[in-house]
Amino acid sequence: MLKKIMCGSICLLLVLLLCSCGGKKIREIEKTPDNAFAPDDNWELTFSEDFNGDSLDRNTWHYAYSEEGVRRGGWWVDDAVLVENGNLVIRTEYRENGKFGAGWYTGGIESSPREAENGQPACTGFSQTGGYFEARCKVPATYGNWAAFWLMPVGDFKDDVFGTGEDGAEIDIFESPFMYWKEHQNVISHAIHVDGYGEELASIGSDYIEVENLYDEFHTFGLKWDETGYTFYVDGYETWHTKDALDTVCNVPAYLLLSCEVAGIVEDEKPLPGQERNADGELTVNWAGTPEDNDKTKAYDFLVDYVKVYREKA
Ligand SMILES: [Ca+2]
Ligand SMILES: [Ca+2]
Repeated sequence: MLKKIMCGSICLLLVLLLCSCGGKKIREIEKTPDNAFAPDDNWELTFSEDFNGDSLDRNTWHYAYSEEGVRRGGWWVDDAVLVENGNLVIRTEYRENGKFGAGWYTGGIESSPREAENGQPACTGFSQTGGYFEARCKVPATYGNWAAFWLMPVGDFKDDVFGTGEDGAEIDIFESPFMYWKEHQNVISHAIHVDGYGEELASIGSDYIEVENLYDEFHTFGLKWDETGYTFYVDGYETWHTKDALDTVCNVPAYLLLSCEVAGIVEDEKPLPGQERNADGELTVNWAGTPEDNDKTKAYDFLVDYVKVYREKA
């Protein structure tokens, strides 16, 4: 349940970020040697997932969030997640005869350690405190839908200590909800959130990073996390650096998440795709647009070629 609260929050967080975007700019990536980074011999590979084979490595990953069901404007189901042609595939599509009825279906995976539950096997998972995290992805061009590569602290803000990010941060290495933004579709953002998802929540987000051919080509999205802060990369070039909202870097292990979200809200345990309630309680189009603008006969795939994690040698 905590997970569901947590996940319900990301949308809210994005709204907050977008609403407070007065100072935010659309920025091109500065592709200069001085701005480049790649892990060299000073770094040791601690995790490597190439998504070879034809199924998920269930000792590392489990389907988020352990139980299929409604989520925002769609349904999360395990069979929206595939492994084929050397990629993880998270498929967003309209299913007329879906498991939970007609609607938009998608899903996600995470590497949090997990006991066997709800018919899912036990999972050793993977988590690490600090290091360099990178995924190579092709992002789906969908309205009212977004792909993300992100980290969560093991424990998911349980027993959160407020006023510091040291006890855990949500680190959004990238999110791509901007198809609805007609003038600036080819952008992603990075963000940090700390202190849980209640009134104490503190968030900081990057500018909008313009990524050439975002939806048509594979790109790498990286994070270097050390005592100096968080440094984000796209295609090996630095795009943002920050300590975090409270000037304290997370000092607990974080696990990996790869997911897609369908914009919308849940009412009476049913998804309302691409809708939200305005201040007067009226239903209106969701801030991230609506999946109803997509072609219902097509599948929209978030492809992940690999995830690699490194630790700097002592
Ligand atoms: Ca905290
Ligand atoms: Ca691969």
